[in-house]
Amino acid sequence: MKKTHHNRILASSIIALLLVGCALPLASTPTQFVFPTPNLTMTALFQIPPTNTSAPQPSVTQGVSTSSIPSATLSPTAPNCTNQAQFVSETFPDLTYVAPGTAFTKTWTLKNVGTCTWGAGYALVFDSGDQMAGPASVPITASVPPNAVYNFTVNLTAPATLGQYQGFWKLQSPQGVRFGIDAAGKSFWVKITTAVLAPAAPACAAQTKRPESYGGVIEAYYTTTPPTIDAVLGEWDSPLINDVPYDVWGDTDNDARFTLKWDFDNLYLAIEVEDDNLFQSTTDGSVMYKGDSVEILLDKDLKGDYCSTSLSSDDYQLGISPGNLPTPSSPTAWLWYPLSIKGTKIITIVSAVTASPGYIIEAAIPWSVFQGGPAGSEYYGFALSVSDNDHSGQQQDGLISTAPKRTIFSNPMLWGTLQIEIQTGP
Ligand SMILES: [Ca+2]
Ligand SMILES: [Ca+2]
Ligand SMILES: [Ca+2]
Ligand SMILES: [Ca+2]
Repeated sequence: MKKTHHNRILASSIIALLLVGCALPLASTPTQFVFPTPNLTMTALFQIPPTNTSAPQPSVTQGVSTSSIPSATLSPTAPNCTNQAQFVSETFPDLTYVAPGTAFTKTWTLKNVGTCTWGAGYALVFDSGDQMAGPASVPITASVPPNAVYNFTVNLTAPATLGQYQGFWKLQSPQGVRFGIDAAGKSFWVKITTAVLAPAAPACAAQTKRPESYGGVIEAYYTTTPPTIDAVLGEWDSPLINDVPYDVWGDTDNDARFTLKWDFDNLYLAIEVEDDNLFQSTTDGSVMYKGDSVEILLDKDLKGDYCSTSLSSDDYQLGISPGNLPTPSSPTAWLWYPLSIKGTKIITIVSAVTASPGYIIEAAIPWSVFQGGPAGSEYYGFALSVSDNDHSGQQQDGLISTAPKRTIFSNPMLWGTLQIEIQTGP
């Protein structure tokens, strides 16, 4: 009794809720609910047959005896022969991209593996799925005896909406019996996509500049008044605008700041290195890196071979030595790369020891060292590094660089960026 009472309360509540629910929309005309038309993509997804009929099946079913074919595939009025096809090949294989709204011609090459000859009255017929503006049927226009192959062709149009589409087709006998590519009469299909499938992300795509994290963009402004190369930096900005912040190899206590300027004759460098112990004694430029010295890496075709991990003919490695230290004399320059033009380079260089302590280099590097200069504003690959040797040993103590990834010099992808500015500096 009590239970019945509760049920009544519950039923009343539901009715009340339903009434409230109905009464909530104040608009007087209820909107008719329309079941959405099935999405074409979803239709295709839900109609994928259990096995892949598109996979070529050469000769596997060729030996199927007629006695194994169920007679149910024939109509009562059919002649005493069997109808069966075998997949051979196709155009527009599964998920071929077709631009939306574009007409295309699908062809299945099928082999007659039944005992009936396909001829007048036989047709390719649309069975289910996405018809893609195709006809209901396409008559056979030839006589196809058993073991012969025939190209079944149908003109279709890719739907205008992006997605994947699949239409299932069969063959049909003059008696109206549909048959397909196995004894059970399985259909074959056309499956396309009108959506552009995202390509695999490339490991590297050419850019104008290296990533900011590779040392940022160092600017070289155009100058109409070339500096006097005398190791007196009064005509340069003070302090010099760029830091050399990254310890990339070994152990060094050096700091360095530099500025670059350019005109159509030279790239100008002013650098001030704080270094508590100066050592450079080589007269062989090729090993100047073992003592206190400066290195410039320059990639003149940054975008052209942006993704190349090795040096090419447009990649330069130039060393500038302040000369013998601690009493500066005979500063030199040496080009290690490109190998074809390696060797001593004639550069106007003047160096001086400073009280900081450390040394100064002021240099005018002719663009001819780099086999030509910029025509205007440009981005180059770039790193400036400073070798430090505080002891008269055979190897330098360490290296600081503008490029944090300059752990090896020979991969231009790890260098930073130099922006050649046609404007004069701020
Ligand atoms: Ca000067
Ligand atoms: Ca040092
Ligand atoms: Ca390059
Ligand atoms: Ca040193």
